[in-house]
Amino acid sequence: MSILSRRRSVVFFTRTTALAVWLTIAVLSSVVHAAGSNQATVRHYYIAAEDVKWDYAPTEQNLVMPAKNLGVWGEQRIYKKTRYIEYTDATFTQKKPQPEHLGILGPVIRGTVGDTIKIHFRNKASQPYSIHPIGTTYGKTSEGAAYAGQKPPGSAVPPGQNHVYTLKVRPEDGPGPNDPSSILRLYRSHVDPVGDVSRGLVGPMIIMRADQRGQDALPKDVDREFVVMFMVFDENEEDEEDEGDLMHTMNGYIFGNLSGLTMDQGDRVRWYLFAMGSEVDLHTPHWHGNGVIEYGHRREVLMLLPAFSTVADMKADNPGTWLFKCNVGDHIEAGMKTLYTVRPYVNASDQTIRVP
Ligand SMILES: [Cu+2]
Repeated sequence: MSILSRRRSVVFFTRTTALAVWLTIAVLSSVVHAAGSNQATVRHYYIAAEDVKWDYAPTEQNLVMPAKNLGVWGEQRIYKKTRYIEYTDATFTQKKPQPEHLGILGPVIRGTVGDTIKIHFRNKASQPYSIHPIGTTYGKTSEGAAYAGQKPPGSAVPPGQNHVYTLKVRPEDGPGPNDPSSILRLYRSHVDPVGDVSRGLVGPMIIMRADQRGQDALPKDVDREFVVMFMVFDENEEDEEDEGDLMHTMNGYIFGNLSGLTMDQGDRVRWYLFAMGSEVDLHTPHWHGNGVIEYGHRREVLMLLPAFSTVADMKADNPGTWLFKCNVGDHIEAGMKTLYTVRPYVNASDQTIRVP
């Protein structure tokens, strides 16, 4: 046997052995995966679309710069909107409370890789609406969108009707290799793709790695999370161009009226941020007091474009009440800002004690 052929047989042996080892691992991992998939959960959400009256500044005050008041944006604060509202079950009788800071957003839909998410949708509003997921895997009857002559069930749910959307969270839908343990996806109504979101029909979806799910459904490396949408709602009637009707909001609130952004010193806080809207919706979120890391980069200011989302992690080390705003000049003027609070340790020498 020549050296060359011996080498070949060694290579062949190595390849055969490698193949056998690989097959063994593949079989074992499929068993493990099957066991894991048995644990994978079907998560049910009961979400209605409802017409509401929305107040962009319910305190009637500018809480960031009180002396400046609400300016032209306070001339009319309340408008008709339509929102996604979560209920406890299929009877759609009892609303599920949602964190204060979410504001106009629909409920947070959570999925872990391997899960199936079933959204039971009831249209309690006055026009046809849908739920279109941005991210996750879905079939035609769960796309919530009609185009090119295709009008699958669920693409426009008439008032008073129901539809169930089934979403699969495959590994390809979860965080990628350079993502944090969880990522932000969205859902929105897609009957009138522009108008429906302007009415308020948009919500967050948080997708987490399977091995990262910790207590309270949060990722293991996160103590607290917030979702904030930056969007200019144009409340002008047709042919009207009134600056005071351009509501420069964070989660539907202006001039500090977005509240509930409260955390404890030492918390590992995950911020999920996104923008919606049009070409005015170029936003540059910025926090005073505490910095963030976005995909491994230290950032003072982040960048958002319409329908674009990002995730930033903050170690809330610096206690106090701080400004959180969009750094685009005219957006600051128009009220796209609010406050967040880091509650200090009760006893600085014992960092485990938190303010109740
Ligand atoms: Cu902005």
